[in-house]
Amino acid sequence: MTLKDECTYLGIDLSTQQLKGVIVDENLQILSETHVQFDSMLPEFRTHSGVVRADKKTVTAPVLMWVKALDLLLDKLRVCGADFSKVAALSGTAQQHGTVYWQIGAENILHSLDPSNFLHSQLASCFSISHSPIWMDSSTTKQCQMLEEAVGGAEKLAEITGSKAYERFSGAQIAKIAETKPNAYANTERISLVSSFACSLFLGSYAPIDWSDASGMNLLDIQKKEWSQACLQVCGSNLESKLGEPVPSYTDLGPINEYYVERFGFNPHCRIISFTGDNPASLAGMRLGANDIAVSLGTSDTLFLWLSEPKTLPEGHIFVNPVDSDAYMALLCFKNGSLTRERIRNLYCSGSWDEFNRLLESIPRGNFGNFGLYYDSQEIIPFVQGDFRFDKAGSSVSKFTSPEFEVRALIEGQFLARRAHAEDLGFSVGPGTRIIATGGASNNKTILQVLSDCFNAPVFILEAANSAVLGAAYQAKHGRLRNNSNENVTFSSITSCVPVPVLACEPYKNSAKIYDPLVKRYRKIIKEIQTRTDSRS
Ligand code: XUL
Repeated sequence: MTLKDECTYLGIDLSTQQLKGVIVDENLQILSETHVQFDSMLPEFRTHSGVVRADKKTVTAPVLMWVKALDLLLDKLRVCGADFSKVAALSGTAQQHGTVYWQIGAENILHSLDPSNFLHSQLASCFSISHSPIWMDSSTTKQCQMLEEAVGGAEKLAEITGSKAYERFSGAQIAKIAETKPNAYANTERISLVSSFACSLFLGSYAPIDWSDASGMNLLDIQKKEWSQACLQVCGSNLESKLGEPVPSYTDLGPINEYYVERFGFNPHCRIISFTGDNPASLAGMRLGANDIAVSLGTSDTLFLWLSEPKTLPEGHIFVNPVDSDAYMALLCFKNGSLTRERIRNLYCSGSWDEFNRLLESIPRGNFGNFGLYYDSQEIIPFVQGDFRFDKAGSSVSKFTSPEFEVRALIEGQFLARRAHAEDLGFSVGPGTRIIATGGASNNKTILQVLSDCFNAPVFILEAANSAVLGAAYQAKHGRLRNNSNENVTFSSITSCVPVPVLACEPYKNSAKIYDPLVKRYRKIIKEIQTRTDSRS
C-alpha cells in the first residue's frame, strides 16, 4: 500500500488534564478529533486534574496513565470513524518540562511490542520512576540555585539556556531525582521529556528530544543547539547519554512502529515527525509570524513572540523556534490574568461581564488619568503583589471614586504591562503587525478593543481553539514534506491553506497619543513599586 493524494495527518497532544488527537486532511481541515480525560476516564490512577500532589510543592503524574490513555485514544478515534491507513505522518505535543525515566532494557520492549496486547500492560515495568515530575512541581529550589551557581549566576544561565533557573524546568527536576533516588537514576537508560516520551511510543524506540522543548530544560545551549556541558554536569552523572542528541523540531524520525500497523491499521509508510512542547506547538498552530504577537488571555495571560535573535531575559523564556530552527520564540507568562479580571468583575459588577463591559466603555481611553495595577497573586513579570492605584496627579489612592475607573484601570494596566514587557524583547508595532488573541477572554470584544488601543495595533482572533494539537498536525505535514521533497518547503508555505485569523478590532486613531505616554508611566510606577518592595524586604 502506498500513500496517494488522499492522505491525512494526525496530531496528538498529551496535556496536563487530557490526551487529545486530531486528524486533518491535506488542506489541514479537521476530519476527526477526540480526547481522553485522565480523571474521569482513567479513575484508577486517582489523579485530580491529571496530577498527583504529594505536598504543596511536589506534583507528578503517573506515566502509565499516559500510556493507557494512548491505548484508549486510538480506540476512540477509530470509533469516531478515523481511517488510520490514510495517515501519512503524525506528530505531537505535550505539556512542557515534565520528565520520563525509562528503565534499563525498556527500549528492547519498545522494539518488540505485541499487537495483540495493550501498550500499558507491555510497558508496565519500563519506567524507573513511576510518577513523572511535571511542570506544576516547584520542589527544586535547591537544585535551581546549584544550577545557577555552576554557570556563574542567573543571568549567565539565561544567556546560555534561554531562561534563568526555574523549579519546573527539567534540569533541576532531573538533578533532584539523581540526588534523592540514586538507584532509580542509575537504573535509567533514557530520560525523555513528556513530548519525546509520547513520540517514542509511536516510534517503537527512543525518540530524540527536539530543540524547542529542550529549551525548557535549562540544559540546552540555545545558540549552539547542543547540550551545555556545564549544566549537564551539575544535574546528574552520564546525563548526556541518558538524554540522547537533540534534533530540530520538524525532524522525520522514521516510520511508525509495526504495532500500530497491525493493531490499528496504520499505513506502514506513516512517518513520525518529532514531537515538541505545547507552547512551541501553539505558536505553530496559530501560524505566528515575525510581525505578530500572540496574546493568550486565560487563567494567566501568556505572550508569544517570534524572535530572529535570542535575547537574555530577566524573567520569561526564550525557546528555539519550532517551525524555523534559525529563529527563536519568546514566552512571557503573567500570572494575574482572568482570575484578577473576575475578581474586579465580582467586586464592582455583581459578577456580570455585560455590566463590566458597560463600565469599561463608559469611560474614555486613558481613564481620566486614573491608573491601576492589580496583582492578586505574586506576579512573575514583574515580581510584585497587591493592588496599586494612582490618581491623575500621580498620588497613590486606596480606591477610585467610582467602579468604572476600577474596571478601566484594571484592563488598561494589564495591557500596558503586556506591551511594555513585549517591547523589552524588541517588539514594536509596525506595518502589518497583528495581535492574535486566544483564550477565554478573547471572546470579549470590549476587552479586545482596549488591547488593540493599548498596543495601537489590530487584534485578530482564531476560529479554531486547541492551537497546540493543531500545531502538531500541521507540523506532521511540514516535517513529512520538508524532509521528502526537493522543493523549498517552509512551514508557512505548507500552512497557507489554513483560514487566516479574523479581524476583531482596530485601534482608534488617537491611541498612540494616549497610550505611548502611559507605557512610560507604567514603567515608572512599576520601578517605584519594586524599589518600595525591595527596601521593605
Ligand atoms: C510553560 C509551562 C506550561 C506548560 C503547560 O513554561 O510550564 O505552559 O507547558 O502545559
